Amino acid sequence: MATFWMLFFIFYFELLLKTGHCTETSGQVLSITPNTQEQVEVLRNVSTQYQTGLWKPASPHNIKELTQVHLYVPANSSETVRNLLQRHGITHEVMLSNADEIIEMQMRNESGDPRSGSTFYQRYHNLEDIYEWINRTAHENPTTVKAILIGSSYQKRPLYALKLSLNNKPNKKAMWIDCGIHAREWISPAFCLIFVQYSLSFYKLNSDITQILDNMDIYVLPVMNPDGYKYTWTKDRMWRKNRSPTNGTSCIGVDLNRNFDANWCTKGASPDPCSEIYCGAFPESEPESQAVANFLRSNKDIIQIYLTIHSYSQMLLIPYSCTMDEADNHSELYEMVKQAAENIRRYYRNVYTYGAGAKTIYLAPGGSDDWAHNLGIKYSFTFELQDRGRYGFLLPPSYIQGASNEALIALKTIALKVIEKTQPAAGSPQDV
Ligand code: DDK
Ligand code: ZN
Repeated sequence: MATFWMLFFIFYFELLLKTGHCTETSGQVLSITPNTQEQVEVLRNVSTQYQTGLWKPASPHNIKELTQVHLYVPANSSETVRNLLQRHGITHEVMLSNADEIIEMQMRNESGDPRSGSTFYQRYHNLEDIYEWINRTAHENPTTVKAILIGSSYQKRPLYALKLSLNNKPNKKAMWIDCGIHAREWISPAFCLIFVQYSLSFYKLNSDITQILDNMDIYVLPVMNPDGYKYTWTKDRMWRKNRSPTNGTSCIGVDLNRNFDANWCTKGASPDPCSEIYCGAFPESEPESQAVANFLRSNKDIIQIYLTIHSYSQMLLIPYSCTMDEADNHSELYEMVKQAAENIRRYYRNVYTYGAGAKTIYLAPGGSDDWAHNLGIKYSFTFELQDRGRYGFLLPPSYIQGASNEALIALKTIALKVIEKTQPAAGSPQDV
């Protein structure tokens, strides 16, 4: 018995050492709120000059007084950063103390522990598995699903969109959904997979999805930025941009959500290739954004709804993000996201904020939603899924289903509203 206790204490002492505050053994995510302009400057410096990863906002320029900053600090910079914050009287909270452990866990569960009980859709999947899933889904549903090659990435990976067409009604309109513009937002591709699976399984069982699919085809691009996504699984979990190089610098990647032709590269984007919000050399300079833009241009007469899925912060956004101006149909769009947020709150007791991008988060020119809106796809939306910062980009797999359910009900609310407005004959029961 004595040996047992001795072993216990040795073990416990080691544990204490590992979790002790002197030397961090894991990267952490800190929540920091600057109170003064000076503190804002210090934070901007910390996030650019030290080995840290800025989670929120996307770029140091958007750091402002009295607004939370979420910063990933790797173990080896922990002491330096803490000292710096302390010297400037900046207080912080530890949001996630074991970030590295979570990263490791989320990558490990890939092929699935058969004893873990969670199914395919409750896990994150690497790029190869997603390609395999796309193939399998198209093959197993030959009459209702088609894989359409819309282009390829900088590293020549194919960009497949799945076309869901559940009945043969002629002249159907369509909705477009893309996921995974930003590499580290893993919940986004996970949602696209769940959405396709849900549509195929619940057509004719759930009245909302049945009504939607009876009246429109749905195009789903599960991973718009495959090169970046691959990179988050192999090299850097926090990568955001694509992986295309720029001449004259070793900095890699363009922010695909700043690369579209909507007030391109104005305030809220950066011409610096090293920035997380680098706009690229010119609008649609990137093969990924060009592929999506080309597809939408060729199909703009049938596509009524554009939806792009991001994370995190729980927001339902409408144009514009590229200017403070309101969209021509602002009140119509606003009413839709308001209802969608209300439904999320009613069914899942979770809070989503909503409104025009520029006013709700920050100016973000060159985005796909604003561009699609200007192209004539008037019902254009960006969803920012869970969470609000607790896990941020490292949302655990056990949250995938819940986060997707929320996005699904918002999507249904909007799609049904659009059908009711634009295809009244097919609409609600009272019209029949
Ligand atoms: O691209 C961003 O910074 C966020 C998603 Se992470 C969205 C900004 C608003 C929508 C811009 N089209
Ligand atoms: Zn994003």
